Amino acid sequence: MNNSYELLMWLREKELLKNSPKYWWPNAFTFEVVVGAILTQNTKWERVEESLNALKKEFPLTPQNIASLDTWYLASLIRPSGFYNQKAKRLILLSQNIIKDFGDFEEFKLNVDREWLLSQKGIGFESADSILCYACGRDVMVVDSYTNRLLREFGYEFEGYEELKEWMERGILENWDKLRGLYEDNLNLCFARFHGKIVEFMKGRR
Ligand code: EA1
Repeated sequence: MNNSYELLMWLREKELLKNSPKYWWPNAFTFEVVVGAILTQNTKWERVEESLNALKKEFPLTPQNIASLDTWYLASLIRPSGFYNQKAKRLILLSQNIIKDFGDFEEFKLNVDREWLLSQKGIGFESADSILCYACGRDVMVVDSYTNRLLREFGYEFEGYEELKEWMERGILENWDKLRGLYEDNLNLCFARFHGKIVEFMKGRR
């Protein structure tokens, strides 16, 4: 395995996303992805789904609805995914800032950038890139500890998040002539599914 294109081709043979949504992350391009990206920090995805279901039972997931909640009430709904007081405060503040700086979620999707996301309390590289890829549809590849671990097994070591992300994106961009036909000429779709395949492969192994 010499580059991320070869890694993608190796993962494609395994049909890891047969039971997943097209863009892998459930309800891609909705505000639910933003909420999920915060809730999934330091927790298993299954617990995040519990929290998201509890929230969606109460009200539609919009920045307007989250921004107006009391911390204690939001915390009580997201308890399954852990760190609930901290995550509730951060979700309320983030929702208020989305409204203040962009007006609504549709404008946020069109106009937000990585720097704005990274300036928000509780949003690091992985959360920011998850929001850009899966909520905003940008041509960004998410990498995570699964990606890092998988590549270490193939003998690769990276200095940090940004180096790993650039290596992952570069292999795809340099081979895009061979990939575009497989991904509807849609780089966002390719990055979205590539990251999803890595997560499902690593989860499925144990
Ligand atoms: N795991 C299975 C995940 C998923 N969708 N399906 C997941 N982990 C983090 N995720 C985000 C989104």
